[in-house]
Amino acid sequence: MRCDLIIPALDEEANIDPLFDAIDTLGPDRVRHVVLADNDSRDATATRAAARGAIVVTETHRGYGAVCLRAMQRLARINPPPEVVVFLDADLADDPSHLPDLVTPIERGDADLVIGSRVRHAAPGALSLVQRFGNGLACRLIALATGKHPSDLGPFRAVRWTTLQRLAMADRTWGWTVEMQMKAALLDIPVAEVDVPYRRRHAGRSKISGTVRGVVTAGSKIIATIGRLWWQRDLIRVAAAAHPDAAGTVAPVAANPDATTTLSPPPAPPPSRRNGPS
Ligand SMILES: Nc1nc2c(ncn2[C@@H]2O[C@H](COP(=O)(O)OP(=O)(O)OP(=O)(O)O)[C@@H](O)[C@H]2O)c(=O)[nH]1
Ligand SMILES: [Mg+2]
Repeated sequence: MRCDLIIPALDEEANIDPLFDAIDTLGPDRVRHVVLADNDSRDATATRAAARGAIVVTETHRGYGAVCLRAMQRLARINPPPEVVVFLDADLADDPSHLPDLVTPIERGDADLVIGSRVRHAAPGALSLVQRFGNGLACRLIALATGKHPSDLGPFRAVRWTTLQRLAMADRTWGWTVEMQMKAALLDIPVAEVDVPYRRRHAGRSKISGTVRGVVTAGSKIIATIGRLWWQRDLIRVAAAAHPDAAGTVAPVAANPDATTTLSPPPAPPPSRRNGPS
């Protein structure tokens, strides 16, 4: 399957060339479009990415989720539509050469969402103690709320395009990754985890885990998002059942049974809503 990449970036000028060098090694049979989702970077992030052939979308409202939504709007205008979208940070902490590992469970029909889990193969110092604690806490809360057992909220992830649309993503900041996983769990969407390596950022300044403000803001947003989505779980299920792709959910098989649970297709939507608008 050919993938479209969404790369949220803020002031990552020094990482763009090595990042695109790594993506280029995947070849055009694997990667169709790269969408660089820029938050009005003050440096040359956008121009460098454009020079490397990326589609650059700019969102002036600051926020990781806000730019991801903007990038999705851009992909939605492309014909033929995307098959699989891969999200990847711009700082080369994740290794793009592992993209095929994320996509394989989707190609096999084993999963619709595949999370690159960093916890087992992170390089020393790449995940701080606070990050590990926060991730672990968030994963335990997801397990309590949904009965599914993720090990990480890693940003490097692949998702079937139709699934992504059905998830009706809305978070505009740091709740983005957890929203995707919580909704997938609540909707019994088949999710797999694949271990991926994780390094310290290649160059540039940290915006989240390297600053106290970033950690507190992102951490509290993540926990609040888990609580809010659990509270809204019935609403989320009704809305997803009304989506035109609800009937197309693949048969669930967990690629990593330790990390994901066996899932069943969503309940049949009420007839009156089945063909309703998304
Ligand atoms: N568009 C956009 N991207 C952002 C924003 N903040 C961070 N990013 C990008 O999101 C990704 C993750 O941010 P990082 O600063 O690497 O956060 P982190 O991985 O917790 O911290 P590091 O330890 O520095 O890697 C990077 O690609 C950033 O450029 C933002 O407000 N808007
Ligand atoms: Mg990073």
